[in-house]
Amino acid sequence: MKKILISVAALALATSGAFAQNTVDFATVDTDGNGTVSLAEAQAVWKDLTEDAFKAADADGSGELSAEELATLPAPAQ
Ligand SMILES: [Ca+2]
Ligand SMILES: [Ca+2]
Repeated sequence: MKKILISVAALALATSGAFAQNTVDFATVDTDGNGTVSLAEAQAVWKDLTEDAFKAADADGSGELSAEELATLPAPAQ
């Protein structure tokens, strides 16, 4: 059992390093709970997120990020 846990942890580390994709929970970022993430909401998690990077992630140009769009952002700096 312990061996399996170690393997899973190693895999998680390898995956986050290789793809650097965020595992941020959408509901955590969508603080007003309206179903989309505004620039201000995103910047609460991605402190160094620029408006340009936000717009680049906003694939449909709606001005807010859906869960799918949010998932394209890199992992936030700790
Ligand atoms: Ca929101
Ligand atoms: Ca959008």
